[in-house]
Amino acid sequence: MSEGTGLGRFVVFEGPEGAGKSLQIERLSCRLSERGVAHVTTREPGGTAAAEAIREVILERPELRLDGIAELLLFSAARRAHVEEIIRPALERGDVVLCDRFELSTRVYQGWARRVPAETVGRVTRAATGGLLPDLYLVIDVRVSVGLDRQWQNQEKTDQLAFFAPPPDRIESEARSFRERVRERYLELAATDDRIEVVDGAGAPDEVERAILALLEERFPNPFRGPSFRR
Ligand code: Z5A
Repeated sequence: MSEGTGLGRFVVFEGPEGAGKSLQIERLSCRLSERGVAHVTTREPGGTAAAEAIREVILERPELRLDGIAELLLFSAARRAHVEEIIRPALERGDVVLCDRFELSTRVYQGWARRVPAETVGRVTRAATGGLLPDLYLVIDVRVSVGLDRQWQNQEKTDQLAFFAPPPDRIESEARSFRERVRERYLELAATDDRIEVVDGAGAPDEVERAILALLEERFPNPFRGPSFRR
């Protein structure tokens, strides 16, 4: 990776499960690498050793009883480590940061779907982030059934590689109505906040990628505008 842009753009991909966030982050990262733009790709919960350990507790131990407030505190503890060790230093270097989920997920999953009061979510989140917010949230929107199908297909691929399929994690095993609430909330929040853009994730990966690139080029000509961003 070569020179930073000096702009330190912080772009977060959000959306329901199976929307295509990881795939699109990977593709955007390739585009940035082709142009020699210094960047970091990371995810929440995760990104540091402490945050990955917390991830395991929250997501991979569905037998543990955690209510919405306990989830909020755990996701926030992971976020604190992530912001301090990875995100803020990268932005200070002038790198672009591409992150899979951030505090918008907390507002949607714990605040809305788990019904933790917004004021509590806001206070705990500010303590964890020190007020850091992304320049842009890109919500990849798909119908719940599409997200579920994609997760299924992913699972089938994993089954062919591994003998055991991993069991669904705590949140993946939630009821469909929970997932519907999640999707609706993303769309509601996007309608009231200029930092949140919605991209239709229903099309083929190339189509979704083109929509994302067009949006980024328009919002942030530097470093997202340039010939290698168009096919
Ligand atoms: N959570 C929370 O509650 N509170 C918080 O504060 C935070 C998180 C930060 C993290 O899960 C969970 O934590 C999440 C919210 C909660 N809930 N759940 N479940 P995760 O990190 O394990 O998983 P995820 O974020 O939900 O990601 P995902 O299910 O892996 O989905 P994705 O990254 O959006 O999709 P993908 O992996 O890129 O694509 C899925 C499959 O579809 C894959 O096979 C792709 O090749 C395929 N795909 C992708 N795009 C397309 C298109 N366009 N067409 C066809 N196929 C496609």
